[in-house]
Amino acid sequence: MTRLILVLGDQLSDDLSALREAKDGDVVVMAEVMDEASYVRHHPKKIAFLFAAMRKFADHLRDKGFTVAYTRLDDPENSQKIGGELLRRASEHDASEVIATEPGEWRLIDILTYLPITVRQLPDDRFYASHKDFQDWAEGRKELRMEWFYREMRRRTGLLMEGDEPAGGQWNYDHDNRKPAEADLFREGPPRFEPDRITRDVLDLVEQRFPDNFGDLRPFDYATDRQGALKVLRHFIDNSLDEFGPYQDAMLQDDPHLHHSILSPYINAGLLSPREVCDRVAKAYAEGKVRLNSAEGFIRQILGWREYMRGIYFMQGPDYTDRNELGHDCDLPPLYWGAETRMNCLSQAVGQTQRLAYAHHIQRLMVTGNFALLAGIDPHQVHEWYLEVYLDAYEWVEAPNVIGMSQFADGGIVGSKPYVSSGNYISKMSDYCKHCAYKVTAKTGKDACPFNLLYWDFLVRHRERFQKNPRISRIYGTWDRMDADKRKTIRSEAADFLTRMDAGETV
Ligand code: FAD
Ligand code: DLZ
Ligand code: SF4
Repeated sequence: MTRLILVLGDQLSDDLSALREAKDGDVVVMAEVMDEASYVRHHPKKIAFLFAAMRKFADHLRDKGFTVAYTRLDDPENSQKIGGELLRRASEHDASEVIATEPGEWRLIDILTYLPITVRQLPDDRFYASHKDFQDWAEGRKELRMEWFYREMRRRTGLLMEGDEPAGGQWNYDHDNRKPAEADLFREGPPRFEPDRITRDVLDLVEQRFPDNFGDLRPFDYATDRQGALKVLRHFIDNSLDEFGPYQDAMLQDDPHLHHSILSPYINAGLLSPREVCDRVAKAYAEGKVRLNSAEGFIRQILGWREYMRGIYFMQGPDYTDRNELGHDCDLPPLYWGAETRMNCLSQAVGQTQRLAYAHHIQRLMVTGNFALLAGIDPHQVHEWYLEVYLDAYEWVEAPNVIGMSQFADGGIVGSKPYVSSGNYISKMSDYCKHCAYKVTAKTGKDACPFNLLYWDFLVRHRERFQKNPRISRIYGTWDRMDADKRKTIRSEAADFLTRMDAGETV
């Protein structure tokens, strides 16, 4: 009896558990469907990237001898649903069973679970840690801190280990990794890829079918197959990895990439495996090509943060994206959709996101995320924005980063304190403030940097919760020692700013 093997858009890996199960006579099902392309209004580059990568992966599977039933978005028979396509292909091929690799989102897991055909969902073992591994680690712990999980993963994989000890004697070299960057015309960005015929067809399709989604479709120069993704990886290791560590928190307005790898779209879609990426970075360190603080800092992002975020998402369950522990309920302001703003840091981070569907971690955390948290924006709206605008965004990784790390909406499961800062942090780590209409040194008055006003306003609004937190309780001493008039001015100027923003004024 024929069986169907489902391969989703972010499962483009030869080593996928469902593909490993395939035998002669089975049919691989892949489908471009409106349900997936519109559950949020994805950035057009994200849709184009995935559709082009899916078409090329289907060709690659055919070259390897698989039979592939591929549905294009504009096929007249397309039911525009993953479930619908499985049922259609099942009746076409007289199949009675589907083999799938567990999707990275509760929504799709549910769809597969309740389909009127047997669907076997195999574990997604492209990750280092299984659900059980994470549960075993979390069992009995009062706090689920990433750092402890990461150390366990280092021990388990032997990555950057010397016997039982971490390479160099320390687990973490972040104290060497907080340098601001200078403009450097010789710093190479990631490789760019001229769209080939398949990609050009997809670009035309996306242009026609998603004309109103936020973001620039063209120019499009991302890789869309494994060969291209491997080239990006090699280029990163040869050119950027060594300086990744020191400058990983820096932001420059004329350099969106700095020393970052831009590998997340490829890893998340399955074109690269996290194991091969970490192995190659560890090898570059072992061969003396890159410094330890860079290799360790990079491996921590993948072996630590990436795995940990997935563990949290699946452990917390489907309601995680509705959490709102701080009770924030303001609407996301139009500046997140490219409306004019006088705040240069936001204008730069959002503008870059609109052009590239990319922003690096500190821009996401300390500019767009920080502002949304300080301004009291509804975390669900913030979550949907991040899921829409980035090329690498899938709920399993986006939600814990946004709901947990960035918005503290889970009440402190991911972060032990909220990631908030005044303008001072942005000024220290970037050149944005030099080009801003506001003055980062002004704490009050019409030129005062809004982050300075909102920072105190946020802390005071949530005093009851945070003054008990040993990691930030000291800050309340500074507030209490401030002149009473100044405190009053900060609060009323913050309220005025939020009212003007809510009324749609350019702020
Ligand atoms: P690099 O800086 O070169 O880092 C190397 C790799 O480490 C990345 O490719 C990625 O695979 C991994 N990584 C780094 N940080 C994290 C992290 N916090 N969680 C998971 N993996 C990490 N990452 C996503 O892949 N998808 C998302 O939707 C996403 N949303 C985010 C939302 C917010 C609010 C924040 C603060 C972070 C988010 N991240 C997300 C994490 C991180 O910002 C991106 O992985 C990173 O910017 C991707 O760019 P890069 O490949 O150049 O990363
Ligand atoms: C993100 C996405 C998009 C835009 N389109 C498709 C699609 O048409 N077909 C498909 O199989 N997958 C797509 N995806 C990826 C899925 O949404 C992804 O598998 C789930 O969100 C789980 O991570
Ligand atoms: Fe952003 Fe304030 Fe700096 Fe302007 S002054 S760029 S608003 S941090």
